[in-house]
Amino acid sequence: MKKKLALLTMMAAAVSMSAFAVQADELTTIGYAQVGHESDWRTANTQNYQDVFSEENGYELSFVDCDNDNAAQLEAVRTFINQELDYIVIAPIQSAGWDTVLQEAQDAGIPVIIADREIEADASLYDAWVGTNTTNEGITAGNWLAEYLDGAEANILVIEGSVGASAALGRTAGFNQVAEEHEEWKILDSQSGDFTQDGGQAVMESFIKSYEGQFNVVVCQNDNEAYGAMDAMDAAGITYGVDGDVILISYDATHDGLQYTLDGKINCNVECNPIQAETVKGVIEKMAAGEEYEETTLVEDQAFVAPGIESEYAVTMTQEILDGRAY
Ligand code: GZL
Ligand code: ZN
Repeated sequence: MKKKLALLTMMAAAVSMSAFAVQADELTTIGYAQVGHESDWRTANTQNYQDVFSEENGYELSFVDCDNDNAAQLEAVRTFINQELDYIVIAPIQSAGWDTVLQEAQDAGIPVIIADREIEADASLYDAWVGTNTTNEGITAGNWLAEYLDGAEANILVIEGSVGASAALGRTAGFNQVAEEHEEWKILDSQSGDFTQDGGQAVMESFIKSYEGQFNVVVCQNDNEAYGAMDAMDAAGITYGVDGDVILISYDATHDGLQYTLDGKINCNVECNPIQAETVKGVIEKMAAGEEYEETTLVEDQAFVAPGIESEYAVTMTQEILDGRAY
């Protein structure tokens, strides 16, 4: 009896090894159409996908940096469809214009996960969404400002993110929703800096020309725009931050953005967490196993304020917090 059992055990091991061998060269193919490389946030998000969807984890990642070009992103998705990849992940540059290509992916039987930002397509046209609620981020920034001003007047300049991007639309809508509750606030101007440092600097320089001496709050819809705005204000001798004339609010809470917050140069930094690939992988693994999966997963955000500021909407920055950050 013993000998037979041993033989059976060896055979079972041989089968499982060959299955593993087959499985190993059958990597799950993922297409990721990424917004671009416009910001530190984007760089962290891209690195996270490359770390998670690695060969040793059983994936072959086709990554396309669409360079903030909407047409290039649609083309990248169509290429993924033609290559018959197993899954397609899209971080949409624009919220609008997705119905046709999503229908093509669906007709090809390829599951699509929308990640990071949102799109204005019917939810039946894609399979899952993993991202952040940027309207809530805007509301958090507004609520913190109201708490910090405590009834004082605000003349506000806003440097928006990329035109048509849900992250910009959401942050603008959320902040404006709070601003409407404060008749002592005035939004003097709001223009797109395209989520880049150059864009932030150019818009801030034009704002200074038009509004110097009239504004006391600058809202930048990501850290890279804030760095540009800081350069422009430095050049004009305008002070900002906890000891300055201008309250500076930023979004993303990337490492350098939080360093500036810790240094008191940025008063409030509202996080938008780019570490999302593990969550996307979890959804894909459930899809692959034919299991129930979450159709929408919200990636949690928080907010940070400079030392010396206490807030019910944000955490006061410390060196420990900065040292403990994943990105
Ligand atoms: C937000 C993300 C935005 C970041 C910017 O979810 O899409 O795009 O806030 C990035 O830094 O460019
Ligand atoms: Zn008020």
